[in-house]
Amino acid sequence: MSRLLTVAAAQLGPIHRADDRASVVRRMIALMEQAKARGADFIVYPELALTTFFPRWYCEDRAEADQWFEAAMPGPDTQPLFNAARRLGMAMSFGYAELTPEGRHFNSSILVDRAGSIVGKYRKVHLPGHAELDPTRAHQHLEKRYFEPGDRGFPVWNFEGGLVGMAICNDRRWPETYRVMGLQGVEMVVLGYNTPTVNGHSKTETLADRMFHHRLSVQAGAYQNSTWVVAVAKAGVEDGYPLFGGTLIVGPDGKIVGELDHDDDGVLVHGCDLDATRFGKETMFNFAAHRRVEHYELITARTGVGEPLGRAE
Ligand code: CDT
Repeated sequence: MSRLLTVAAAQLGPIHRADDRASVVRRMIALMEQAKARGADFIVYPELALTTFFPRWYCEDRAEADQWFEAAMPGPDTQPLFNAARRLGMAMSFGYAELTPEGRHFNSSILVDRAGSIVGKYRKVHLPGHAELDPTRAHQHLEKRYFEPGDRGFPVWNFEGGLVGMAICNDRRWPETYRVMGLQGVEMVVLGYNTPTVNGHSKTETLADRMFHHRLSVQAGAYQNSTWVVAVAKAGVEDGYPLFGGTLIVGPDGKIVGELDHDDDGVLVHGCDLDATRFGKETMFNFAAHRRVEHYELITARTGVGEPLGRAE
């Protein structure tokens, strides 16, 4: 008998700076109801799902950005989402800006079970962008100003009958993200993203190029670790700044099984057989049989590029 986890990738269209949390939560609940009607057990929302993608806005006084952070989860604005999940018997994952009791700031996501309990939290490791105002860019991307790098690694949880891990946006471009979870036997990686349609550094990179790199990264991570990957966009034009859509679900063979073709609120539902991950894990990517860790030392010893190791024979 297969282990089926029916997942809904719940893409959100634009959230403007003036939109309040309560209105976003209402949109998220509407998507959850659609997902339930289509048979989903688990709904996945994007990175920083509750607010506009605020790292595009420069606050000279960093504390001003705290308006976009959640000091409690659930809090007064998000409690209705948790209530809806419990009422519908739906597990969920979503991203938000986390302000800890100690005053630390993280770009986080959580796993919430069908009873509404938070069973896992991930904090984004690979923070892109910069910390200071950069007038040379087409738009600001100040994640390094507003967040600390995650301090919890890439854990995998027993969740909904499978092994589930989380990543956030830029993490999807790094093979280490998936491999650390692959080494825990991950069967489904869920991740949300806010990706600008335009590369702030390049005038020549097209939207098609950017979509290619998005799909390439997610498909490679799925295939090389024989896992499902559910990648969910916040999309559309937020206060004049476009984010691409491309919400998709990829199977453990690296093939896309479904993809949204618009930039609005919408759900993509797929029944994921978690046992379909076994084939790759037991053959091509049987890590225990084939990995050669004695040759991988540089991966954790070096961050940037260093001297080549080749020697004359
Ligand atoms: N949110 C996020 O991580 N976005 C990045 C774009 C960064 S461009 C400085 C991404 O990898 O999609």
